[in-house]
Amino acid sequence: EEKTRASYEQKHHTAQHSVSKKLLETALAKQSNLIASADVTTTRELLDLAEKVGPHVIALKTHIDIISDFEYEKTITPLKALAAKHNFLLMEDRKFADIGNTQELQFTSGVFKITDWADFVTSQVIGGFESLDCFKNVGVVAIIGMSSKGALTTSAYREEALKIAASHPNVIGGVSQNQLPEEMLLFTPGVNLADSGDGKGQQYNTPEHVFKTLHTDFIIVGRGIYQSEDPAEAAILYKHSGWNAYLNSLEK
Ligand code: 5FU
Repeated sequence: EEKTRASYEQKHHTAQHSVSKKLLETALAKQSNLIASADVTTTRELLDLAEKVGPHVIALKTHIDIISDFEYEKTITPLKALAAKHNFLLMEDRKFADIGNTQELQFTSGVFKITDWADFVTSQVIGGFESLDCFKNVGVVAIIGMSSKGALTTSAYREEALKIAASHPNVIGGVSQNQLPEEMLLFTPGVNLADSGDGKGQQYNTPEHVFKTLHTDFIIVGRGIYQSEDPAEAAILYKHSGWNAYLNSLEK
C-alpha cells in the first residue's frame, strides 16, 4: 500500500536551503500549504488580491510581466510590504528557459529586476545545470512536469530534468504532476475544486487527489481564487481543503 509521506516538520529538519526552511516554517505557522497564483493584469488587482488572500497563503505566485501598468515603486514596493505584513513569500513564475548568461540578465535587469524582490523563482532546466547558477540569492523551483494536456514533459524528460534539479544547490523543489524525491519540495498547479479543465489545455485535480497520490507539498491555485466572487473566502476554502488533504496524506 501507499507509504506515508514525510511531514512538514520532517522536511524542515532535513531542508538544506534557507528558502525551503522559510516555506516550511510559514506552512506550519499558518497551517496552510496554499500558494495563490495572482494572474491579474493591473497593479491595483495584484495588490487587492495580495491584501485579501495574504493571511491565508504561504506564498503569492506572480507572472510579473502580465502587469500592464508595472512600475517598480508602485507595484513591487507595496507588494513587498504586504508580503511582510501577512507573512507570505513571493514566487515569480518566470519559467526561465535560456542559457545561463541570458537568464542572469532576465533575472537581474529590465524593468522587473526579479532578483531584488522574489524569494523564489521557477525555471526550466532545459538549459542544463549551469544555467541555474545565476539564481544564487533565491530558491529555484524547477519545472519538471507541466499540467497542460499534451505537455512534452514525458517520463524520459522528467527523469533527466530531475537529475539536474536534484543535484543543483539553488534548487529547492519542482513543479510536477508526479511524485518527486522526498528531499525536494513539490509544488503542484492545476488545482481547482470546481472545474476539470479550462478549455485551453489546463487540467485540474483536487487538493485531496494531489496530496494523496503525489504527496505534494504545496498547491498552487489561480482562477479558483482570483476569479471567485470573494477571493478571501475562496482562499480560506482552499487553505482548509489543502491542509486537511495534507493531514490525511500523513496517515497510512
Ligand atoms: F508549471 C506550471 C504548470 O505546469 N501548470 C500551471 O498551471 C505552471 N502553471 C501556472 O499555475 C500557470 O502559469 C498559472 O499561473 C497557474 C495556474 O492557474 P489556474 O488559474 O489555477 O489554472
